[in-house]
Amino acid sequence: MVRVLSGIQPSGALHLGNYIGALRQWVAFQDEYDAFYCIVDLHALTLEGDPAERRDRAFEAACNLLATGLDPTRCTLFCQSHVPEHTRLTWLLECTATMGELNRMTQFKDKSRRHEAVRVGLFTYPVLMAADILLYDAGAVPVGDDQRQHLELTREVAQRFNNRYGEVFTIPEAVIPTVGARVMDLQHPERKMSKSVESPLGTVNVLDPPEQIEHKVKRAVTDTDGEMRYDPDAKPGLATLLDLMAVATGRRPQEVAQDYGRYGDLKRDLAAALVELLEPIQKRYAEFADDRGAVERVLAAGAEHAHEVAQATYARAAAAIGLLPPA
Ligand code: ATP
Ligand code: LTN
Repeated sequence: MVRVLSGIQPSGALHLGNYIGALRQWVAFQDEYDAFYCIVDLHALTLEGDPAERRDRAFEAACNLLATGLDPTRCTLFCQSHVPEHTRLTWLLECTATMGELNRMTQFKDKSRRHEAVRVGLFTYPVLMAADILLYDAGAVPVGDDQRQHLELTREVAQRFNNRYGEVFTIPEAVIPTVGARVMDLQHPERKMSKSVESPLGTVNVLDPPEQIEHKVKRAVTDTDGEMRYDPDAKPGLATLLDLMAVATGRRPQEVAQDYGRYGDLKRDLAAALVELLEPIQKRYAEFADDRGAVERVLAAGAEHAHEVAQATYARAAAAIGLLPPA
């Protein structure tokens, strides 16, 4: 069975972009693949945060993932920091990746522009991500479109390592959905919906109550020509709404556009469709959040299983690169 691995940062509330771009695929892949899903709390350290809040966020992320349909009997769900091989392999890979390669990463350029005193970890972030993936011999990595470049880097680093030191790593493929791979901010349709950018009205969170979802969709930025057609370049705001409606109803955005004349009608139906889509997740979230012990046991069992796999890969990589094995 092919392995999949993917990760999500516990850096803020889960939003529709995460759900549509990534998590729906994670849920679907549980049956087709040997699936490993990781709450990447070490990646979240690359930006400033309050320690107590970080702990809460990681727990909430686990509740969220279980609520969206991850089933610990069909996948391995764990916290990155609970498996020490992630940072150990990162070092080996950092000593093979180059400054030039990391300098080209658009997410780094983007995030470093938005923050003062940029941390070294933000720069080396993609190498930690490569370690996440390579440790598990993942053949497939379900992610949103924004992670395409990081996946390409992972492949290059793995290929180079294999060529230089022998066949250690499986070369992974990105699996990116055809609709909804890049859900845009409802207020700033030129940028992706994001956890780490403050945009209270532009980001629909999976746990938003119905009134808030309705409010945010109603206030979504469109355009003034009032012409209903799917054109992401010329009409990015409208395209986002059509994309979301397409995902919620299992159709193509162009078809959705044909069903509507007025933006207001589309917004009304979209809000209702999103409320319906998210309601069952919200119900289950509350149940998991109330049973902290059960969620912690899921993470502990997940880390134990992940650790077994990761240990073996790390030992292979360390031996290949020429570290003296411990006696
Ligand atoms: P940040 O903005 O802080 O980088 P994020 O919101 O991008 O966080 P991540 O934890 O980095 O969230 O990403 C989890 C998954 O969600 C990744 O596979 C990513 O590609 C996907 N994803 C994130 N934002 C979007 C989006 N707007 N549209 C589609 N997929 C997305
Ligand atoms: N960088 C990703 C999160 C991430 C990830 C991974 C995704 C960390 N490690 C491994 C897939 C596989 C992001 O920002 N969305």
